[in-house]
Amino acid sequence: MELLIYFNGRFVPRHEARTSVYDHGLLYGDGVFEGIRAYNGRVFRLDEHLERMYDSAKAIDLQIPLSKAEMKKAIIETLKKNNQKDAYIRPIVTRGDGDLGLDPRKCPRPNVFIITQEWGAMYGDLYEKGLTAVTVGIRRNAPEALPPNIKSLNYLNNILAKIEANAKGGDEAIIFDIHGNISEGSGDNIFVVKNNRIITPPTLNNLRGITRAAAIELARAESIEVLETSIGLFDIYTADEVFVTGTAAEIAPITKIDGRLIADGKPGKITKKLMYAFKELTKREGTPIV
Ligand code: PXG
Repeated sequence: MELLIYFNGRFVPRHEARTSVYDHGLLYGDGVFEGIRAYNGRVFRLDEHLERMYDSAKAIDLQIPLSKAEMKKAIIETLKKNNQKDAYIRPIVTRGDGDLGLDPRKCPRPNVFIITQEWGAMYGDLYEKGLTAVTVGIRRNAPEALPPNIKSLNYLNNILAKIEANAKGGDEAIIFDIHGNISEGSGDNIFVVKNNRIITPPTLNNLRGITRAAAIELARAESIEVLETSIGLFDIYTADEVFVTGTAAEIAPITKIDGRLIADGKPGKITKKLMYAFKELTKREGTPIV
């Protein structure tokens, strides 16, 4: 059976799920989205993801035509229609169909789409071996230009970082902000471990990741100290461990940066502990798909 997509309140087969060329989501990246995971019949931290999506919408002055409760119901319904228990969930709200002018007032009705699809481990055997990361020249959007906490449809900044990482042979990009502080990866938050303490940049120059928050909680529950403070190039090169967190990436070790091995070049013990704890957390928590 063909995948069904939630399309403005209807369920349509994926090949019929098409928006207008006048959709400002397409014309200008004007809209917001989320990336959510379901594990074994439960949606992980659904309320937190919805909270972030509605906050992103608020920040761009976009009125989502569904209440949070209705959106939640629509997501669960889409998973049920497709008979999915383990899935990646992508709700998208665009400014809607307008005309070629960029004024959002030209768009009377936002479009709401929900794509759910089967999804396995994003990095395959790299969870065992560790990822290779490269620092990139492109800077993270300055908060004064486009706050990185808005999860908008305009991902060109991240895509430019990814293109650069691909060209340099890295599995992931490490992006600096305009001041030379580390911000995050192209689609994940970054952490270093030094002397048994975890450090991650504050969320002024990166997305307030749901997995980031979970990793911090899990670390503190294991009595590992977590500090949110700015870090630079030196801190990542000389770290005992480096890992990234994201809904797609989950918790993934980085063992090489710009050709330098991180410590002995193997995933570190705190990273492995958190990877295990995160897996357990996704098994026990979540909104049931019923
Ligand atoms: N930073 C950025 C820029 C992101 O896009 C994260 C951090 C992690 O946030 P969560 O809440 O997921 O822990 C993201 C995650 C991908 C992909 O293909 C990732 C994201 C969005 C779209 C695609 O890896 N967002």
